[in-house]
Amino acid sequence: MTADERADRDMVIQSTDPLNAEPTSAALIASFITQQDLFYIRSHGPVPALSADHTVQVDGMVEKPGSWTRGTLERTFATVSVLATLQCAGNRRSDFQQVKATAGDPWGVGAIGTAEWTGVRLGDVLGAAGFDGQDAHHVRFLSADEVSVDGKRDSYGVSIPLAKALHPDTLIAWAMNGEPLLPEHGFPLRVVVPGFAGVRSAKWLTRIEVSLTPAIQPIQAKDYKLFPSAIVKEEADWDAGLVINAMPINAAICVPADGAHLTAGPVAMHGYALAGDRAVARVDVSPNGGLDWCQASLEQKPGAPWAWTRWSWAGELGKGNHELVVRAVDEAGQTQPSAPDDVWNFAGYLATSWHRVRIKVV
Ligand SMILES: Nc1nc2c(c(=O)[nH]1)N[C@H]1C(S)=C(S)[C@@H](COP(=O)(O)O)O[C@H]1N2
Ligand SMILES: [Mo]
Repeated sequence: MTADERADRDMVIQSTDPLNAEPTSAALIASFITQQDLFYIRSHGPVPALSADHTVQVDGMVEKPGSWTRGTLERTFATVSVLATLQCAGNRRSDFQQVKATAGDPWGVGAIGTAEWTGVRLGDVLGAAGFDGQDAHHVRFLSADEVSVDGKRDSYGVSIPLAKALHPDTLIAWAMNGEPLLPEHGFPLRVVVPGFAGVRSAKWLTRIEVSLTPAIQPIQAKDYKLFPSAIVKEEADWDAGLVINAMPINAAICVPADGAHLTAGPVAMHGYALAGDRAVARVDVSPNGGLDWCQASLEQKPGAPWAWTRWSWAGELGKGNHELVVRAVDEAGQTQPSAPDDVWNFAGYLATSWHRVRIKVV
């Protein structure tokens, strides 16, 4: 689908080459499951044209290296489906950019989506390769696309810790919501790492390598690392950055949109919240910039710990300007920072401060 067609379909294009796009916040929150052609697209380079029988090599610290296609995976291993939200570490970056410029696309609240992913367990495939769990610490993924980081071209390569790779919900997937992956979402095979930043869910998978050490490509070694606010990019010691894997608690208002003009009377708010591998326990909504708080009602799918929570709240607002705010609380009582300044970082990752929208009731 072309960028123009996406824009016609409620998508906001961040860039066309590479294609980066997010659904409008109203379209995003209209359903619990995000349809594939509305799902945000985050690619670092051109979409590779792969055939349905593209092979994935499994090697490294395994006894029996081998290669698999979607067809041989499907015939050999149990097919499983996992409902999981995928979120870019740069989601909500535009909030940071109101504090101070950062690198990266100015994502709104839409670099996130929820799908039912179908494929096989990565752990089953590693087991068939004779992986005995000894010594190795990381599983590396190599993809078919070439990407450029700070002007240098290299293959897309990332890795995850071994324990996460062996988690039964970590998949090599070929379908989203029962449909084959579209080219832009990783056709024919991609990794899905529930609860981790989207960057670890390698699309256009080509090689899986069990290793002592993380992937060496710049996407793993430099990008997607978190630094304190005082650090500037030019002075960053890349090895000292925190590797962004598990995603922190976050929440966003999707409806009404920032800057909306509403008519006086009942006002409905809708949005999402998520807390990595913890459950969202409560969502607080403030109709007046954080002075007073009300509890939103929550929609959660039973048995789907990796899926987001949708929340909604309805109230009355008088004429004038209002600042609506949301924050989530997880089952450990943890919540979000109040202001973006608290967590600003030069690359603009993990924008988790209370989400605020300014509206006018006329
Ligand atoms: N091969 C490859 N895999 C990739 C990427 C990429 O550019 N190339 N982008 C990553 C990032 S940063 C995110 S957030 C997710 C986005 O997946 P989607 O485009 O299907 O939503 O894919 C990840 N996997
Ligand atoms: Mo991302």
